[in-house]
Amino acid sequence: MTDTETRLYRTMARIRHFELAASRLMASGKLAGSLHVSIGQEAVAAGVCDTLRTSDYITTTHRGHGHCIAKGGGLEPMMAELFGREGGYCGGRSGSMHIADPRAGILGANAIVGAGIPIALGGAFAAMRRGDHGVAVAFFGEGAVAQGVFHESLNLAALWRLPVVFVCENNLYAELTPVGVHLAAERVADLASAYRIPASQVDGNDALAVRAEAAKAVQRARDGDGPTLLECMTYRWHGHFEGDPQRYRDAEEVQRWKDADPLVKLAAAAPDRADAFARVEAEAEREVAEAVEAAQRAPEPPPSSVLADVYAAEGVR
Ligand SMILES: Cc1ncc(C[n+]2csc(CCOP(=O)(O)OP(=O)(O)O)c2C)c(N)n1
Ligand SMILES: [Mg+2]
Repeated sequence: MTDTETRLYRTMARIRHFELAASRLMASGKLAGSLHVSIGQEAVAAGVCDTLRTSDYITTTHRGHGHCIAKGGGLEPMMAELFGREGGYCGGRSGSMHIADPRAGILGANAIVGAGIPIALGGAFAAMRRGDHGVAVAFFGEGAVAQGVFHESLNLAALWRLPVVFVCENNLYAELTPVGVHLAAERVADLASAYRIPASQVDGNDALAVRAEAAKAVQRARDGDGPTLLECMTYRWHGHFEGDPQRYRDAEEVQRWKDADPLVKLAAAAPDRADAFARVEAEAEREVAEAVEAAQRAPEPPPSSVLADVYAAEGVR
């Protein structure tokens, strides 16, 4: 069993290299659809998921590769899905934004802003009914906080003391809109008190700090003490989507956040682990390269499969 720091660094390196590869592939025209990467935000996924069991649940968003990787999603089926290949998590029919793996507790990425939050409540409710001390985590951006479903979910989770942790990745923008324009509250964490839910705000680029706060929240949930909200302050280095011209922010702001790179931050906090970090980073890069190769070799889904898994297909046949 590796130490916490090396585990966190490994997870962040796997996310970073997966998304760097995906970004390059998208730029070179090898991937279809749209792609939202979380480069710069890796510490949130790594820190939170390090406190979870395989049987715990997560739900995520359109920017969900990191959460899926941190929760135990496979690089190969994820990459194959991005390529639209048969071996992908959804048989190549969904692309980046609907990756799910129930065996790893990944109840799904979700292209609808806020829509993953109530699904996590369902996971938490199921765990509560089973009595197995399972926990569900809902990852969402600060853009989801203005959606009614966020408030409905906090209300119900508090009333039913559901074992759920709400993790808001506040990366200061929703699409092209800065948070000060789309959210009346100054801190997302402040909204939780209206529902009598404990909350805290944490440096979302500090994997150890995220892990420490998440560990407390997850333990509360496991102990039957109900939900917690965690607001993680972070930043995406890339545009909202790959290809975004980013006219809404300036280069200095992006650079300031690049200087707060979560991987560099963890490396600085654990200088004695430098060799281990270099080893796991090289391994991550290799694993991603292998996943890309495997995905490219994988077959395309046959045209005859086009109606598979389509619920309303009867009348079409
Ligand atoms: C219900 C809904 N409204 C609008 C959109 C279009 N949309 C896609 S991503 C996004 C912004 C999301 O911002 P945030 O939740 O902060 O996540 P981030 O992209 O910053 O990770 C919007 C408005 C959508 N997908 N779903
Ligand atoms: Mg955002």
